[in-house]
Amino acid sequence: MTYGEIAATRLRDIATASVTTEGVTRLPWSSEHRTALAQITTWMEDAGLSVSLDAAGTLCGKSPNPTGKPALLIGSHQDSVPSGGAFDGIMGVALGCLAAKALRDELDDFPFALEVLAFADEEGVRFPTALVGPRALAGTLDPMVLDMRDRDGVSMRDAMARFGIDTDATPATHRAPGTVAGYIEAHIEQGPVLEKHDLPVAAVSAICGISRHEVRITGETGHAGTVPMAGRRDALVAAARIVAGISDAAGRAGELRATVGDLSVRPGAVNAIPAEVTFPLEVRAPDDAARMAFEAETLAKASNICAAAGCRISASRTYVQPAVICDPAMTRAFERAIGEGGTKVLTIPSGATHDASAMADLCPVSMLFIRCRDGVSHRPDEFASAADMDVGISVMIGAIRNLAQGLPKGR
Ligand code: HGY
Ligand code: MN
Ligand code: MN
Repeated sequence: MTYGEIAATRLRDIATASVTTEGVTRLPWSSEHRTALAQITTWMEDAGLSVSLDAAGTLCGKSPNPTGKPALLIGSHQDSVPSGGAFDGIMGVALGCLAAKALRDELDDFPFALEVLAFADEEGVRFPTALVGPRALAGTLDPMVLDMRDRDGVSMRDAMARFGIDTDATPATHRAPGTVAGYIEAHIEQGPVLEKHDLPVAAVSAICGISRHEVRITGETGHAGTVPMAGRRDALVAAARIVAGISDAAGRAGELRATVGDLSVRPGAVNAIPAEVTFPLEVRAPDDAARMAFEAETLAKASNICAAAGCRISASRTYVQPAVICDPAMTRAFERAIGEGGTKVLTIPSGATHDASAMADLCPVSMLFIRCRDGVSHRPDEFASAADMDVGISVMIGAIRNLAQGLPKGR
């Protein structure tokens, strides 16, 4: 079997660690997460790595390192969105293990050891935060996130403790910068660009920045039949005007993306005027200044719409992640490996965010995209072929060899 075929088999097997059969649903600190870690452990052991779970829930597979060399980290996330795909995140772990396996007998001559990482929670679906694992490694984790609660009122701290994590030790999970040589992440592209260029892989130039706000609009409820239309303070009408305006403005803002992915209405009755609407606003852009200007403009317009509708508005920022430029020298190592493998070299920005976004606070980072069928992701029909994953693993092996010959010194 080719490495790509082994990856495809492993990803098909681990996709059953899910609470849904229609797509993959594997949230952090769940029994599905535990099932997945058992399978990833076998992948890591098959690559000759020694396996441990750190105090942020990251499964770490370390190559033998008797001389204490810095480690080149290779990783991605084990979790999924609800009814998501079988490749987002976990593919990077599978490909990392196979690249480490292929390089096993060369590591003594490398200036770094290898370490494969399976992060617990990149999607931020269960709790209103994300990237706990890489932020813990980078020393940028705000401990207050451990007190955030899921929809059942379970705190992340309790969920992690029940999973067997000593959360008192979580803040101390960070790595000293000198112990880490860099971070690489292979990931399904989640977009249509590689298909459009008919290429199996591409290097990544930058990862977009992201901010999220919780917006609450308050009007006044009343009987849907007896309250005249004139003078109503309908929170949902105001929200609808705001959401439509956000989409129109983002459509004129180039690479920027703005999305309202959820909406809750109270009292939520067919014959009652909506009194309160809450929704999350997410804004992404490769340029942080453009993202922040768009946020400010959007919230100013929303205030005007609410004033005209007799409603009040409150907005609080719940999440922010700056844009990240991938390390040029490491990206060149990938580009060289892509060319050496006979594939046309393409380097593109990432509209999705990744664990690498947070790892950039610890060390130089770089990414490799693998072609995504029809460009769809966060859906059950997300797919990457064994042949493309095989090219991806070969490129990772080539890039790591290139880095071994001239890894950029630190930042
Ligand atoms: O939201 C993202 O871009 C990532 O899939 N978590
Ligand atoms: Mn995702
Ligand atoms: Mn992902």
